[in-house]
Amino acid sequence: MTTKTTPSVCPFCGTGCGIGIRTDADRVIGVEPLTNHPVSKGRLCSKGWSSAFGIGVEDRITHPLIKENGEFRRASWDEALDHIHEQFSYHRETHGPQAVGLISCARATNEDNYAIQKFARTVLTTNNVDHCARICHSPSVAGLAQTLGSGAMTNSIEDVRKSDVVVVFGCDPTESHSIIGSEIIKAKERGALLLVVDPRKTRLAEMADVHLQLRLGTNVALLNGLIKVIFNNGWEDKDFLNKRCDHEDILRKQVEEYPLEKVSRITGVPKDQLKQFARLYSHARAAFLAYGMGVTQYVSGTNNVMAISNLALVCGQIGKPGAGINPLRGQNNVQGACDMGCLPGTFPGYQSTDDPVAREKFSKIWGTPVADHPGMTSLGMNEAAMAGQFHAMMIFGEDPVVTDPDQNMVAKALRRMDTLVVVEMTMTETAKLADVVLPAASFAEKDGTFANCERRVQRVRQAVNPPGECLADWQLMAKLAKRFGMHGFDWKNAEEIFDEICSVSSIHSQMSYPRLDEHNGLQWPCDAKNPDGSKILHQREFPIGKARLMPVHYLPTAEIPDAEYPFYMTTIRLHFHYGCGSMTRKSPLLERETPKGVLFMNPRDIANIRLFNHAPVGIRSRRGYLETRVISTDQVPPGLVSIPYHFNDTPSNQLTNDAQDPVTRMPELKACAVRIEPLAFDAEPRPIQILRNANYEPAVKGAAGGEHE
Ligand SMILES: Nc1nc2c(c(=O)[nH]1)N[C@H]1C(S)=C(S)[C@@H](COP(=O)(O)OP(=O)(O)OC[C@H]3O[C@@H](n4cnc5c(=O)[nH]c(N)nc54)[C@H](O)[C@@H]3O)O[C@H]1N2
Ligand SMILES: Nc1nc2c(c(=O)[nH]1)N[C@H]1C(S)=C(S)[C@@H](COP(=O)(O)OP(=O)(O)OC[C@H]3O[C@@H](n4cnc5c(=O)[nH]c(N)nc54)[C@H](O)[C@@H]3O)O[C@H]1N2
Ligand code: SF4
Ligand SMILES: [Mo]
Repeated sequence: MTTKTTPSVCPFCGTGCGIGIRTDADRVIGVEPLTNHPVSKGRLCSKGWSSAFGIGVEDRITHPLIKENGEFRRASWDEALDHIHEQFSYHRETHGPQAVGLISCARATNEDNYAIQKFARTVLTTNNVDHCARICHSPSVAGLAQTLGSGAMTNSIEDVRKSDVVVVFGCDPTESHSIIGSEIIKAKERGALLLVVDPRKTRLAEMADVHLQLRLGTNVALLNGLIKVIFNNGWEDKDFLNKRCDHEDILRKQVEEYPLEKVSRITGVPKDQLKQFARLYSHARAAFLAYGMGVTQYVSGTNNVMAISNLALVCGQIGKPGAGINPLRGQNNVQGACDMGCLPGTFPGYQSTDDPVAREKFSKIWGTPVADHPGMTSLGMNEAAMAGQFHAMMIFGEDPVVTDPDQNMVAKALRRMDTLVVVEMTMTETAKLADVVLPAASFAEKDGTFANCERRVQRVRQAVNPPGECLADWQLMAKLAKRFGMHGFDWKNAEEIFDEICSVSSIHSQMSYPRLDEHNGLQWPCDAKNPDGSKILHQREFPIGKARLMPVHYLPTAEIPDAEYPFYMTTIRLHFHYGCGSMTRKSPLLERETPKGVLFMNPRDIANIRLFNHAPVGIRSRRGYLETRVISTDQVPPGLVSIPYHFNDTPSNQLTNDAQDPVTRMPELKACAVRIEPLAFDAEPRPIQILRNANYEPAVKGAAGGEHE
């Protein structure tokens, strides 16, 4: 045997655990945890342990495919790239650079993402470049940039160990960031207080000292109420407010509109629990606040984030060991894709595309004029396609047909485009709609870097050769740029791209591959002032000088249950599956745990509408219909059902609402109204692929409502 182990990083969540990829000759045979890794310290969750399955070569796309008469046929790289070059040139010339765009990949490396946005801005001269952060933490990037001047986690994961109060606000770390989840459980065992704010009784909520089980979408009311209690009792950090924050009076005045009585009525949380939470949080020596999708995925997403920021600032719980505001970034490299500028409004290192000085800087460095129009977001490009104003899109490793809201609408918009290119490892639902599919190399088949949620840039190393004709995303961008006659993509290897990144982005300026090796990854900002990186942000000052307190008002969710659609539905993650499921569902171990989509429902609702545990049901919203089985659980209160979003045969995004946050255009993935339609007791729920052909008619008609509180 010629086995070896190549150190790398887990390709799933933003925790960024260290893995060793075990290979035999040119084949991945498994992974093992890295014992001396600064984050994971020898641990992995079940997804990490299963990552070799996720990139298994058996059902990979291994050569370019072109669709002809509705069927894919094999094509050579030259033929596929010539075709893309011709199509994108035609649409760009005919309709202008606003009519073409790219979606980058938060699962791919920084080097890939840098190349993708550089291609958009220099070759296509468009700022139409976006990625899944749009529907994830874009409200954190926008909200915290306004209040603190930076949208990333303020602390390091190890800070959980330094806090005496841990707040878990609208996130479910034992399922979604499992190694961080286990750190939180350890902190609790060592005596830290655990405060959870979640409409569902999550695993951490079960063990919490205080669980505020608020009604869906009422975060702003709750947070304003807590801040009012803190001011009324004089529990605020006066010194911190004086020295480091602006606009205290405006906030004080505004939270007056949120007396406990009213807040309790809106949120459904008893008054004494609100008071208790306010007292414990404000009196903490160091409170580590983590938050997630229960905060951002709302039409009020940016306001939710600013309200969280207000609470932490009022209590001075930021800028010191163990205390801070920590958006748990989701994808393995979503932090990096944002850092690289795969957002319509920012160049690498968060320099604004609206700023003429930044535009000139990048035009000079890249040796060609960059795009000068504001770009569109991912959903914006879809809407423009529906209006006949957007014609060609290239999607790198995202599966919007499963993961974007309102599936039927997304599929319609993608079909409406004249040219759709998807760069993927497997034939996803989105890839099936493409005109051209290009084969992507996995993380184990290329070099590069990922940035985890604590801003730690870490190296990913090639352990095996890519199967068939797969290429790293940056390599195919380089080949395509050449066809457009563009220079500046002639990198010999990933390291050359990384060096270019460090030369244009000041937060990366002191990084290099050897330095990343030496330090086990470096956390940005890593610049002349902080050559060894930054574990904690904002210790002495904020990038904007003083932090800004931003008064925000409570707004209800866009859709509210009514007589026709009487249940609130929220979408969640399961520990054993990831995203669209295209990687985790290849693992027999993970599939054995959860092989199918399910709907979680309170036993009281199940009894009320005469269902039983595992009963087959239809679920209908104003946008779509699907079938699955119910699971009886008190994790959800009466009136609320929850559904995971990982299953392409039971896609929760058939039902979700694409009503959007006006600031970031984040859709309201966490709340919509549905009705439950019981099926015949012995009916088998039909997958969406079959339902679609049957025009969404339920097996047995009939609607059932239920009590909701
Ligand atoms: N196993 C697994 N892990 C993953 C992923 C995966 O697909 N599978 N995806 C990764 C990605 S991309 C991301 S972004 C992260 C996301 O990680 P999380 O943020 O943990 O994701 P969710 O489970 O979607 O939602 C979090 C919680 O928000 C709660 N919630 C809903 N509405 C409200 C509300 O109004 N207020 C409050 N306070 N809470 C509310 C829900 O009940 C849920 O418990 O996970 C990452 N990790
Ligand atoms: N209802 C509902 N919908 C949601 C959410 C929710 O909570 N509820 N959460 C949203 C969130 S937070 C997110 S982040 C999105 C995630 O949505 P997506 O980004 O669409 O989901 P992933 O499953 O991560 O899809 C990534 C794809 O990238 C491919 N891939 C992996 N590595 C590479 C690579 O190196 N190169 C290329 N080209 N491809 C690669 C994989 O094969 C996979 O198919 O889903 C969103 N959708
Ligand atoms: S916690 Fe996240 S990074 Fe760590 S092993 Fe699990 S999926 Fe991978
Ligand atoms: Mo995400």
